[in-house]
Amino acid sequence: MEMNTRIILALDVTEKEKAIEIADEVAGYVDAIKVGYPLVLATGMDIIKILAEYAPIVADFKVADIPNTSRLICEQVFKAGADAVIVQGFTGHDSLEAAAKVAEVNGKGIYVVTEMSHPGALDFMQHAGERIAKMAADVKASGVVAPATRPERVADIRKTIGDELSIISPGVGAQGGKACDVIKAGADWVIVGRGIYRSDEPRNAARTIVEEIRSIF
Ligand code: NUP
Repeated sequence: MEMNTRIILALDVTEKEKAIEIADEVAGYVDAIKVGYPLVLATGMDIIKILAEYAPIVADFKVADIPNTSRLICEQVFKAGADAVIVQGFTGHDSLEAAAKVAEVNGKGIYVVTEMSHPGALDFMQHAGERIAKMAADVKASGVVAPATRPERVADIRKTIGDELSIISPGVGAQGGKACDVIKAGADWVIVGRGIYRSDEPRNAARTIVEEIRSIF
């Protein structure tokens, strides 16, 4: 993924036309489009190839299965035209290795969720965040997903993984996180959904975040 705007759009709309309209509007203002279950379940996997015309696609399927099933899922996701897939890390090293291997063979990437951005992540996930991050580094993932709602945790995770891996960070806007804070803490990209796609002017919303981020460099 080329680093230009440092924004990944989370396109969690459920209408095909709306998805294409927003992708077209924000193209150039985002470095990638994250497609997840809401859009794919509503419109089908073909949406990935359609949206890939506008930006690289990160498929947020939070893959969390036994190694063989994770492998099969990742193969299908790459075949559908995604450039990277998000996988859970809590399944352990064998599942993660299986996903990483499929990515390598296909010349694609995986991003491993360390600790999620919502409050409930404190119940279980946070305790394992650093260990998952280390495991992501061990399997040579492209990067990790870490919470913009907790920039201090992004800083911890950055310390754990060093500079080899990227950090992509959801939770900016609707969940209360601030783009500048989490980029300063060590994230490479922010993932923004509602803050952009629910705006009356998605392009302006994206542009404002781009400018905010550029002002700190
Ligand atoms: O920890 C995570 N938090 C999170 O919000 C991991 C994620 N993948 N996400 C996703 O990022 C979430 O499913 C949604 O697609 C996006 C954030 O959207 P929004 O809160 O900006 O609307």
